[in-house]
Amino acid sequence: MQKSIFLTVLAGAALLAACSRPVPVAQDGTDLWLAAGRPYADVLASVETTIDPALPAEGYHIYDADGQRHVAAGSEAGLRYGVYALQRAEVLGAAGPGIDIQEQPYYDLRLLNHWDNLDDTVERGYAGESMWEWTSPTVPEARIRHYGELCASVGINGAVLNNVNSNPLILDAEHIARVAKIADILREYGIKTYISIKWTSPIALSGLKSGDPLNPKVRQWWKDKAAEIYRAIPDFGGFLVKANSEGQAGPQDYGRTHADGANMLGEALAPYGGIVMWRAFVYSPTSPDRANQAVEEFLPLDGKFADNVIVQIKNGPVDFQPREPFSPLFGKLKDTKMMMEFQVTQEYLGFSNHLAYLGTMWEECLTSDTYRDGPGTPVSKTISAIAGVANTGQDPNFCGYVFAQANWYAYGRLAWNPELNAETIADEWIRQTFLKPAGMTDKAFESKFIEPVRGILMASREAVVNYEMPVGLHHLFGGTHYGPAPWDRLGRPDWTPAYYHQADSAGIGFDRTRSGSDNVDQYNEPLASEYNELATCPENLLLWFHHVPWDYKLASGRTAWDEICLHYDAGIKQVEAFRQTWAGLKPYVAPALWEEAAKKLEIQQHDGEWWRDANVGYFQRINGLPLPADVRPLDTPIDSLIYRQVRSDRLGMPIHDENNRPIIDRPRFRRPQ
Ligand code: GCV
Repeated sequence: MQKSIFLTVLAGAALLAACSRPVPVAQDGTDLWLAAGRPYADVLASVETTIDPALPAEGYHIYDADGQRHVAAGSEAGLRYGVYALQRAEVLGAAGPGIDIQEQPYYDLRLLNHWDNLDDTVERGYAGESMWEWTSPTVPEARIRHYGELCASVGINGAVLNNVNSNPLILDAEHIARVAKIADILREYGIKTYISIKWTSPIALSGLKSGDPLNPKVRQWWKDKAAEIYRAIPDFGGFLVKANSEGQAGPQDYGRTHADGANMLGEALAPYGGIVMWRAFVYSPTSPDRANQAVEEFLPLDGKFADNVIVQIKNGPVDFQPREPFSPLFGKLKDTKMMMEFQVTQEYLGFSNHLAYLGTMWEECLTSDTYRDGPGTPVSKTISAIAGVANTGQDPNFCGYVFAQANWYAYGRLAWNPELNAETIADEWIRQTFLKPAGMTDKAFESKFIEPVRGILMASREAVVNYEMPVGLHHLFGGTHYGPAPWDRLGRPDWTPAYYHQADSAGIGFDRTRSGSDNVDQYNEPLASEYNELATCPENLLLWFHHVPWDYKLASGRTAWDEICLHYDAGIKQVEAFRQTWAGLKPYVAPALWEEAAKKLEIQQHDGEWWRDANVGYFQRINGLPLPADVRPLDTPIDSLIYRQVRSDRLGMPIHDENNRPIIDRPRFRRPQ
């Protein structure tokens, strides 16, 4: 009798435990951050909407009055933003009675740049082929609508559909008609359509002999082309242009300036209200420091660009590295409209394999003081528009995997309001993306899931900096920009890691001080002197600005060599910790989502070890120094890594073995004599 009572109590307790165990809600990551919360249509149906011309065009006001919830806005687009903002506020628990949220975007132009090619490949795309499906007879309407919703929900209002390394065929009749079809869909979500053009289009498409921007025939060609585009797309946004950069032709080939080229296109688009986004990612092989080249080219042109031309500048002076100082152009151009170019796709931060939340990186850039108009002139205030190189593709989840989506979201939120902080954005994204398991209290979800995931996101970019290129090292990449190649010194110097790290038996780092390339003087005071002096240069940019002896002592009292080794090791430890944390979160996440992220984190750890072994091992060969005592020994000897790279598939995605280790093979370069 007693035994049966005992068994009943035991069974009851087991049942209770099972019932109170959280049950993950099935989700596959394809809803992205619209997963939690009511559908847009429900939110819209639950509010009174008004267009109020007194409000800013894209602004909105959410408020309660007369027992009713209202969304008022300056336009249809503003209403859409308001409804999405209300949906977000509901998920964040900020939509209680008395709600009063009034917002308007900081920048008028908030674009995504798609580096999609007309053959459906995507340059630096890590989420499948082009989401526009250029080669298919039909446009993928359902996907484009989903994209439109996602963009609108964070306020993105423009899309450049094709790669800046443009194919002239984007301007033929067939492609203009196709772009028009896409534009018809995107318009419904408040998104304007733009395209990237190739400078030599008049030559390629119409057999003109020249691309000279001052040649009347060339000018007329572009005017006619603009007229043709606007007949098909009356609200077409304009052109994005990569000219005289990385082998692309441009006005300089005809002895003209960037301003001559941009203004010629500006004149063609002006009658229709179109704009030209002219990229400042230009560098000539003759200038001794690539980081100097954009200022050298563009500063003399300040004030010479037409009103509808905006210069689009990458966040850093080199190329989307895991850490760069802000581009000095932001502090130098005073009479030229400037636009930020961030890279959402993780070209240099582990593709869609590594967890690297970029909100922190962009916040660091946007809040950097340029001192252009005196103290308190952050980068965010020097620009009037913003673009992000998209990380989207045909993958059902658009971005490769769930954590890569956080960067699209963060980009959109910062484009709307560059004064938001990265942690707030990370927090919003987690709450909107991951569904709270059944049977879990809000409080438990908060402490057991949201906080640890936020912790991972916030530490993630610095972890990548640590295991890829700490203490200001940069561009140590090989091949597809996925793995390390510090040994690489063949070919054009400023495309090789050896040019950037300058390691020799005496020391390491690029001397950009007044006794070196004088890049520091492209910054305004007091930054110029701060960067110039070893004592005041921020240590996380030390080797960006200085060449230091291996035994140079940092603030910690350790030598540069020891600090480099410690950072590499710390990066691996950080990823190990992310893996451990994620392992503990398994009970709260839909199995497929959890598994995918767990696998990516394992890849990330193994890749990080490869980065550390390759870089530390290589530098050790140069300086002959031992590893500091508190750093773990390297796993793989440098002899098995040097001159090798990861095997990649047809689309450039790295291949890993069944244990999620990168397959490193085939010597790529002959060993220099
Ligand atoms: C679109 C880097 C990338 C290129 C890219 C270029 C650019 O060099 O590796 O893929 O080309 O930047 O931004 O134009």
